[in-house]
Amino acid sequence: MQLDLVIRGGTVVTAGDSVVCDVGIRDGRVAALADRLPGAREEIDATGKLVMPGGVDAHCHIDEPAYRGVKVADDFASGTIAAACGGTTTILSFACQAKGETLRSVVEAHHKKAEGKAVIDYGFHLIVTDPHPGLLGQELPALIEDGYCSLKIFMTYDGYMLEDRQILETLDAARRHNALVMVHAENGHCIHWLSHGLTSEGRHGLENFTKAAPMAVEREATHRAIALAEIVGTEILIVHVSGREAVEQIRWAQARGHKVLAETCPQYLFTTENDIARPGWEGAKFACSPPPRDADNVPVLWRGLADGTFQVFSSDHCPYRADGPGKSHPTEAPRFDHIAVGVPGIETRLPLLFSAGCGGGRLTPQQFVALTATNPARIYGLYPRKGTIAVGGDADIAIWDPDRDVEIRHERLHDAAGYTPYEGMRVRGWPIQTLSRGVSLWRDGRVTAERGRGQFLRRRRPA
Ligand code: DUC
Ligand code: ZN
Ligand code: ZN
Repeated sequence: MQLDLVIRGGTVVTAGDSVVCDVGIRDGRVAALADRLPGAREEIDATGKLVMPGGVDAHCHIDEPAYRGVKVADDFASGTIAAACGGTTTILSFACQAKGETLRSVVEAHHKKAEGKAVIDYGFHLIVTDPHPGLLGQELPALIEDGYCSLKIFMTYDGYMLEDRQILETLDAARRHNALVMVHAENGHCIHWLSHGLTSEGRHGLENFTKAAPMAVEREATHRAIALAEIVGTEILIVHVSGREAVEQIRWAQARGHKVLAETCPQYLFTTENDIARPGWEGAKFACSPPPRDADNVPVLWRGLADGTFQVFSSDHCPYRADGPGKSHPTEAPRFDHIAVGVPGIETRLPLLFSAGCGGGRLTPQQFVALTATNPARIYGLYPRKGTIAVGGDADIAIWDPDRDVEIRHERLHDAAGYTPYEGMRVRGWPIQTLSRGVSLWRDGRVTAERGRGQFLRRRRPA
């Protein structure tokens, strides 16, 4: 049978290998990998280029309800277009339960938001804020069965934070039904107490943002989450790990054989606490939670990416508009305890890691693919349909020019945040074409994606 498309002569990089070959695509799937494939209806010359699995961004916030009155800027159109332009072909975003809401109603609302808009395939993690017996006993198992096999819980934030007993019960329900719990590990009581101390002394400036959430707050919660998971006997994934002391806890647990997975994100490699302390509202553009640490922490995270302590590198794209509430105000000065917490990064995630990681000799191209596509696909129940280039899998492919020199400027990006924390940074390597199920979405600087073509992904974790 004739192929629909052949990507010819590129270096195909997977988590295991790097080989020059042709990739044949039929009906949206990879149909053949060979030294030399016969002609197809359409051909792409990838000589001198890298042909990599489209990225799987397992942590991004798209069209979520407002938090502290501020909504993220991206809907499923702008968010997924930006993802595709940065080489990502699958996203997992969050369906977040407000107290009193059923998880099912939240999931249905998120489906409506994505339908007609998403240009790449997507799935939803569940955010559980109210783990009452009915939710854990009936609703959650039914949703896991329906393909939502991961949930996030918070150890901080009013309205989100779970107490230890609730965490134990949630972990146990997840264990029984083979779902993975992602943990936001910061001790909310400590943050409250520290924030209160700072504000009662009139210290409101953004340089206090990190002082209210120091490393010990994250280290303690990371250790506690690990201990609670150990007691329940289940696996957890610690999201958005910011620095050395949390890494030490994770390594400690992994060395003892506990099933602890971990994720870090671009903002912890490419920004520091000094950025949040920039004058005026400028610092708010870099504020995320946990906060980036000092520069000494950055090599520790790189080492963790290279040595397997981290399995996943996600964007934690959380795009509040630079000129909107929480990131700016025409007259008032920013307060560290009132700003919007989160930074955009869905389009720059892969080029930043590729350039500094592979270009900087810190990661092999195989490790890059593993961290950004294959491992998240495996961990979140998408593999082998997503996350690799293999016969039978979806033809989700990013063709990279490894030598393209790009100065990151928000005017070239496609999200709706109106800024990037990485403005002015130079990277070497950028995806020049992105294909989702064999359909080109982004080529030579032009978006050709049809809105609404993205499909919901029912996920199931391997037993
Ligand atoms: N946690 C996230 O995962 N994203 C943004 C803010 C936060 O606290
Ligand atoms: Zn979080
Ligand atoms: Zn997040």
